[in-house]
Amino acid sequence: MAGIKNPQWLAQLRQQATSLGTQHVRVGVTGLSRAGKTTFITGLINQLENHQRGLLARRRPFDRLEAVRWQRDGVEQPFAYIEALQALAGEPASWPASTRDLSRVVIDLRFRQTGLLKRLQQTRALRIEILDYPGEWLLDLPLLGLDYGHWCEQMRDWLDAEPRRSLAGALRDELAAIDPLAPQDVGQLQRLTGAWTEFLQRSRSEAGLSRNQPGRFLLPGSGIAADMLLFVPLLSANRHTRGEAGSWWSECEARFRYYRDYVVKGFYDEHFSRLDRQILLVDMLAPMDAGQAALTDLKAALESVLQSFRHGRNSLLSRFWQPRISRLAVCATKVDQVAPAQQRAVQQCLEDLLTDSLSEVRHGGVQVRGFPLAAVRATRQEGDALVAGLQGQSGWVRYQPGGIPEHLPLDLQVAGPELLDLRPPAGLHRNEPFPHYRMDELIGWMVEGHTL
Ligand SMILES: Nc1nc2c(ncn2[C@@H]2O[C@H](COP(=O)(O)OP(=O)(O)OP(=O)(O)O)[C@@H](O)[C@H]2O)c(=O)[nH]1
Ligand SMILES: [Mg+2]
Repeated sequence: MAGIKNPQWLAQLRQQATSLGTQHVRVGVTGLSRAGKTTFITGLINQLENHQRGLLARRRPFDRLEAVRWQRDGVEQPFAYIEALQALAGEPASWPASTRDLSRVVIDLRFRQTGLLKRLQQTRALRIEILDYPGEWLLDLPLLGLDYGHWCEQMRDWLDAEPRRSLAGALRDELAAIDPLAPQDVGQLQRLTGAWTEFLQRSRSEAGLSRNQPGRFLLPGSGIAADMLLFVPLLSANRHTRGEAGSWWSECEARFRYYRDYVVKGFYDEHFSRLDRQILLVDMLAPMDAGQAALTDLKAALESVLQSFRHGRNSLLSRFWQPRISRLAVCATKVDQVAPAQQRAVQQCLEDLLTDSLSEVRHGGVQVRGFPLAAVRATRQEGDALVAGLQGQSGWVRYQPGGIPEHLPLDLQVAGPELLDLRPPAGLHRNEPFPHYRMDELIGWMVEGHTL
């Protein structure tokens, strides 16, 4: 009878079904610097690890989720989950550190089977794979569609306009004065590269600008020889310039080409190829607070990131979005900084900012959904005010975040919200679900479409 109860063919079939039953979902978390990627990924692992107690428990198929394992062993450059938790759960609590290099997240989920399938296969598995990286690198993707002469022209245009013109100051004149065909001076190139890096830093910190290229000047990451990061835009060069070996042009052009074809392309292939789902995280509130120039730059930056899906060898639509990426989640992040009733308006402003790009993506057959998100909720509502703690201070403040327009005006002139430098809530622990806004909805969306 034992043979009938557990025949060999059934065992074999079970094994096959088990291996067939592991599905993979590669999630592209796309966001500029400080968009909230690392905090989001930390919150995602936390919500999954605590699925039995959080809002996820009430959501299908997570009501059948049996086990969750965040994988560290065997993962190359694993995501620093523990370090991020230590910061968030610390006394006093602080946010995870800004990301300096690429890291990988692998999370295995095991679901209980029900009904007829149960006899063949007791569980089904889903492996979620995500990359984390410094947001600065994303802004290099548009370089894939440019050659060095084009880039020089583009930088000249950008530096002609405020606020970059003032931020660059004398550096702009010096770069414009260089004859691209003259022999290159190594010492001057080193000094100029340093000055360009400082200019990018100031553009980011003083003016809240997003498009700071080359991104690796701000955060090189591992695996790039410093020598290859020595080039600057020659503002008097253009797409027709050609220089002899040893000239400013030929030295800068060769390094630019290496940067584009190995550094940027390598990251592009790793991040964007074989994605199933894409989550675009955008901090909309900080640029609304910083003003029109920051919003204009954010718009251009996000449009170029969405467009750079087209810069691969083949077109975006044939190579990446279809048939694999079938869904794009567009998320305004950190919306806990405003009142719950204002959160949809923040999301609406983001979607207004990206109207053209999003309609193009939708036109390509991709389902787009918006989620106003807070991975870690740092505020609580009391009456019509918010209560939160400030970084570097003890105690609590009560504040009203100011108005958010229902729609973003076309000229991008907004009287932005009042933003404070909030610290994470006290008492976070790895084994309790973090307070959040809509993480459960987003996680549900992420696994939807898989047979679990
Ligand atoms: N209130 C609130 N603030 C958040 C939240 N997520 C992130 N922040 C804030 O945004 C900052 C940046 O978040 P990160 O998660 O480091 O952003 P990132 O996209 O990983 O940034 P880079 O690593 O620099 O590219 C944090 O230091 C916090 O100040 C959130 O859910 N709520
Ligand atoms: Mg990060």
